[in-house]
Amino acid sequence: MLDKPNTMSSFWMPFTANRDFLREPRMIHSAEWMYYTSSDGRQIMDGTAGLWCVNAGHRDPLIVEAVQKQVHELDYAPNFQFAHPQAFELSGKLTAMMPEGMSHAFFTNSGSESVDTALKIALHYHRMRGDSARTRLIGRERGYHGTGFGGISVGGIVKNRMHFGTLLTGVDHMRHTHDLDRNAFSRGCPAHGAELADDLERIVALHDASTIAAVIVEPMAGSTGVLLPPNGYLQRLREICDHHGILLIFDEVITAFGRLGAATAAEYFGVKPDIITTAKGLTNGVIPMGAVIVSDDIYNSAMENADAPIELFHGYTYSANPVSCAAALAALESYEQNDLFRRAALLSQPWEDQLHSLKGLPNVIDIRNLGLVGAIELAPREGAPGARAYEAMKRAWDAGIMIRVTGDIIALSPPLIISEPEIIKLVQTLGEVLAELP
Ligand code: PXG
Repeated sequence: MLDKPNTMSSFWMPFTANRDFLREPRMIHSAEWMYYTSSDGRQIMDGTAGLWCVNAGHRDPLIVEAVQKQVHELDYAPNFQFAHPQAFELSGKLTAMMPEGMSHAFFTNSGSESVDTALKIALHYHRMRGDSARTRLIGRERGYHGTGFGGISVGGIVKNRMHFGTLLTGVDHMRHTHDLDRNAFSRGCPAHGAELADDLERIVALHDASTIAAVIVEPMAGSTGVLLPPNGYLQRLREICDHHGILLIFDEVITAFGRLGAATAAEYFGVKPDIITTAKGLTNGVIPMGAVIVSDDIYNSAMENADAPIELFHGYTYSANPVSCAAALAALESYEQNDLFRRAALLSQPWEDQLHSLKGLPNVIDIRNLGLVGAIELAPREGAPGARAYEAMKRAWDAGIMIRVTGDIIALSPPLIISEPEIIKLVQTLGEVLAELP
């Protein structure tokens, strides 16, 4: 079948240069721990944990066996007006990992659904409290919150928005925090830019706080090229939200479950939002699942103020699907047993040192790192933005490493099980690719 690439066009691939891919497919056959095996039998190191989700590495037996066992026992059960014990067990374990006072989880099937759910819960919260003029949702330029209409509306990536009509109304955006002039080659969070949080005050001055329901940000913007929060930025955002009665949503689809060396970015930065969205690492990527964790105030308010027996008219057929729950319970167990969040924290220093050794290679205009996340920003080719990094991705695949690119930024986020020698191998291989890249 691979000999006839035109027969493969029945699969319209997501976020992919489909026509180019069909000419030169990169096919994956199997995976184990840190490595994929390509269809042509090569070992490819996973430098991205799939799409930021395989935190415990591939085919962790704990998760594989839990899924197998569950599917034999209870394959599906509805959670509308019925339930099964795994959903309660998981919500207990999950919320125990969240900041104090955030002890309620609503289950979804993806990050995009988690974002839509969080935005809806925010609107619902104000309405239930009789503050129903608070309907505006504030996102940020260069934010990525998935691909639902809610997510692309509060998101700030022009290509994800421009083709899809008028989106949600009543949405505004703060400025992004990416500032190479002041912060290039920072190690960890950049020193400059906390004052950009004050952009929320500008929006408040324009619309009045009484019309604003919530602000949503990625504590660390992953998808748009690893944009790190300036020191003090998130704290300031929290203060401004508190001052104006605006809910703060952290989209932790990437950062939850150890990516920064803590269970959540909220814990890592010591800033508590009102709502946290998760997905990806919740099941180690094995089965689609997301969760929205809300403050006790939000949950209690819904329970106390509901205007009907059903407190929230929202949910999905597969909310807390038993097999997803089993995968998530096993993934959380694996993270704990192997102390993976602490491992990520301990590895973050050698990771930083290795990444910054690439400074000085041709076209490298910035290197960024936090936890086990890294980014290398390349100068764009004249008149062809994105082309240089795209070529790097293809060459890296040929050289035996999987990297992700967005625009001219290379993003790295290996499984948290990576060893120091593997970090060296990953970065060295990337260095060789960059050294040769026109
Ligand atoms: N929020 C954030 C912060 C994300 O990073 C989503 C929501 C949407 O999740 P779903 O499960 O609906 O895809 C994401 C997803 C990349 C990349 O290359 C990032 C994501 C997805 C695919 C690729 O950086 N993030």
